[in-house]
Amino acid sequence: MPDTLLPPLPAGLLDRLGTLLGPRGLLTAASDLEPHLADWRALYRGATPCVLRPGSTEELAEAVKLCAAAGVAMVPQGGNTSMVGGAIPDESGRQVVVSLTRLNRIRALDPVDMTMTAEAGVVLKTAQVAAAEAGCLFPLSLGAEGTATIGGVLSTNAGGNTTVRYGNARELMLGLEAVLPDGAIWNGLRRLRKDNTGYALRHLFVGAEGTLGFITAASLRMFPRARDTALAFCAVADEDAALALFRRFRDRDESAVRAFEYMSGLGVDFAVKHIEGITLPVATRADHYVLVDLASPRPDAGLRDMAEAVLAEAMEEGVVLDAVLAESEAQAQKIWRIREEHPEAQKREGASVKNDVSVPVSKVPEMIRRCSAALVALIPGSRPVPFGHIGDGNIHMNLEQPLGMEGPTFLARSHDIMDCVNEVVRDLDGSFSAEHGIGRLKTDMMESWRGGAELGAMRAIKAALDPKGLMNPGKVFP
Ligand code: FAD
Ligand code: 2HG
Ligand code: ZN
Repeated sequence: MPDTLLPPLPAGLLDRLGTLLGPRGLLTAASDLEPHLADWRALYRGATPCVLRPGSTEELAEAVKLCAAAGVAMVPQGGNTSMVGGAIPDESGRQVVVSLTRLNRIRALDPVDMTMTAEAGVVLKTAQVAAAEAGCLFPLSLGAEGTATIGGVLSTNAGGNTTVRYGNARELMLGLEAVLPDGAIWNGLRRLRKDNTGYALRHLFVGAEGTLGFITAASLRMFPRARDTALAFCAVADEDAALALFRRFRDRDESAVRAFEYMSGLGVDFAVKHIEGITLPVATRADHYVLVDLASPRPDAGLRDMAEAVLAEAMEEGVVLDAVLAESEAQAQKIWRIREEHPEAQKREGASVKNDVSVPVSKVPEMIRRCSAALVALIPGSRPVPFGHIGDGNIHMNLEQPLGMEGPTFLARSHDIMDCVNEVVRDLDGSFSAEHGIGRLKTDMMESWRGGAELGAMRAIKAALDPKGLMNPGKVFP
């Protein structure tokens, strides 16, 4: 039978899944499937015969057994905020989407152990609030935190704004529960700081982007909550000045630097232009800005005084051109919006191509300058909008279309644009994917960046855990 005439699912499977999961756990109506077919960037639009929404780990395990026995591919989906098309099915209409959003309980929270056990579908913001209500901090923070899930952030090893102080998702994870591709449940929900017992299986699932199985719950690290904070928005002289200011704050008190974010003048212009309520908080319109967020569990840390002193010195030396310190929590949040709304503002400005790259921190200024020049040479009139986590060496080296160019014409150059940035990044010993992962978008880059022994070992692990290749096919691997 030609491929196109094959039924989407083997006979009887849908009925068996329906009996197992009930009407809340099996969606088949077109309107219910719709939100699961494309993500925030809408780079791809897939098709699926159904979305499974199991209500427990055990239900998921049984559903996976049914799909595995029938040879049906499964696509794990959390908040569907992937920036690389990681959580959506392909166009064949034969991959089943498995949404983890009903696994949304916080199972335990222990302020003595400083751990939280959260199910995969718990929204990141909900986890943060739960920690705060227990007098603690769960520090992972990113623009999509109102939608992204614990399973998603672990599966992508998300970074975000506080990696510079607390590490990425991997570093916040102590243990995992997972459903393996054959439906077996692995309970590795240990909450131990020390546990050297063979291979650290839990780390395999972090950053695997759903290609090795389903994360169903995680033990997460918490921290003491902040009792003193200070937040500055600064216009700085150039990219080197941004890095120099980071070093000054870090050298003064590394543990206080909760976030240190770079923004270009154009990116801030877009935020002011497109997002309601955003205004430039300093008098000087500059080409480069940074946001410095300081926090300490000590109420007497004196962070505001420290920030004032560092900024005064930096101003005297011409590193900082202008700066403002937030006077209230409300003002701090308003300033944070300038940075957090960058993706949305860029979207509203027109078509753009994203480059989520990293280099050693010391090379960030050179990377931004070289990439910007190369991109403008590649597409005259195009507008580089670098921004992001300079303290981690992770800059979103994004490119906005030239004014007046048709969006599709510009997007047709996406791969040239990514290659152009990647060439510089490779030369600076960086990575073509810092925090968003590979998904579907970057599979073709894996061979040249991670080929040979590294990709060979990854394939061997994949084949060992998922011999039938049913977990999120078409993602990560070329
Ligand atoms: P999804 O998009 O649903 O899935 C992501 C991947 O994980 C897919 O491959 C999927 O198959 C897999 N997956 C999901 N859940 C599971 C599970 N339970 N078990 C196994 N596999 C699973 N990312 C950053 O790192 N830093 C940022 O600062 C940042 N900011 C963002 C801002 C905006 C406005 C947006 C839209 C996205 C941003 N992202 C950022 C990207 C995105 O939010 C992260 O990748 C996030 O971790 C995805 O979580 P999710 O629940 O939406 O996962
Ligand atoms: C961020 O840091 C996200 O805001 C999104 O990682 C980056 O839009 C982007 O390119
Ligand atoms: Zn980012």
